[in-house]
Amino acid sequence: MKIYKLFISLIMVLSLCGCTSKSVTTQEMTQSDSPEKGDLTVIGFSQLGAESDWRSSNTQSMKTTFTEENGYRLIFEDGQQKQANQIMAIRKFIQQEVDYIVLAPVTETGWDTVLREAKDANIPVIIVDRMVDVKDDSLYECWIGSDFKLEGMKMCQWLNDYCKKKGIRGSDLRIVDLQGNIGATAQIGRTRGLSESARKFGWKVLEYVPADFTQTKGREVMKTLLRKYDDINVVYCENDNEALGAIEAIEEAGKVAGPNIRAGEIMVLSFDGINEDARQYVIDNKISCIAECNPLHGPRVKGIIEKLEKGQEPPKLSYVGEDIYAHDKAVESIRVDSIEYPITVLQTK
Ligand code: GZL
Repeated sequence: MKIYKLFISLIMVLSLCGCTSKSVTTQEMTQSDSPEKGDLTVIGFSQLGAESDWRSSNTQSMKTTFTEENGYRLIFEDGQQKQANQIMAIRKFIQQEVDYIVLAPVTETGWDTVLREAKDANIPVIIVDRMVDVKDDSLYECWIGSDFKLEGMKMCQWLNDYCKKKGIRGSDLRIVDLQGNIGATAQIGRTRGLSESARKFGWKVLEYVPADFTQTKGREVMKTLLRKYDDINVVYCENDNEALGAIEAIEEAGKVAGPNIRAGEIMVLSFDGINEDARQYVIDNKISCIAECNPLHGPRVKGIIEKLEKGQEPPKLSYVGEDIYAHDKAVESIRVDSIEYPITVLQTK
């Protein structure tokens, strides 16, 4: 039985004691703890899908962390990009009386009702990666993930500083944004990072187009954009899988993915840094810059659960630190909101 649930049950029992003389045995307080669970802490994990390398790494991190050897039983449900599936999974976890629910939400809105059901069942909920937009933030214990807008601001600061070093005028940039799933926190933040930077640096963004964080959609969207515009010189891909697709489309159109905008190349920018091909493309200078988005949340979630088990209060929001990878040494570091971020240069050894 988990300390957290025992603690809550004790509070509930004590609050009832005022109206009944019935004494509550320890056995009754732990009645909700089904014997078959044994000593394992049971985690119900609702993952949003398997759309990208980032997502696969995130899933793997959770599965290799929450093992029986580590004292956990993980019940994994893949939402296949549908919020309805994730809501169903959470309701299943409630029926199964899991000890904790971990949710990687496909989109920010639409969670209030089901998270209220989890709270009413005294099952603590931890949100990972993307955020939920709920009226009452007591519906989840805490969230851990990335600062997606900062990722976008860092990427755009790098682009601004790179152009300055190379004598490229910001007003000459013609940018297209291959967005992630619309409504996902990662998409909202990265798109906002670009739109605010474009205003600040005087860039022209030709179009913002959803590309679903997938390689197939990235290629399809980039093909359409290349037919529509003949002056694209920067493509801002909101994850690596889209960047791989965009590069396929660029090369199929007989153009070159590279940093030399003045020579007619199309500069490719990306996020995540998990996909091996994407990192190799930085080394090969096909992708000019990747803003890291770290997927390894398993150990971080375990740390949160260990705190909750001890009756401690982890921070409500925890942001993970992330790197920036670039091919060119021209920009050694960038400053965003007066904080300095070093650039990690990826080149052939
Ligand atoms: C970011 C995550 C995004 C990744 C994509 O934390 O939500 O979703 O950047 C993934 O690769 O599909």
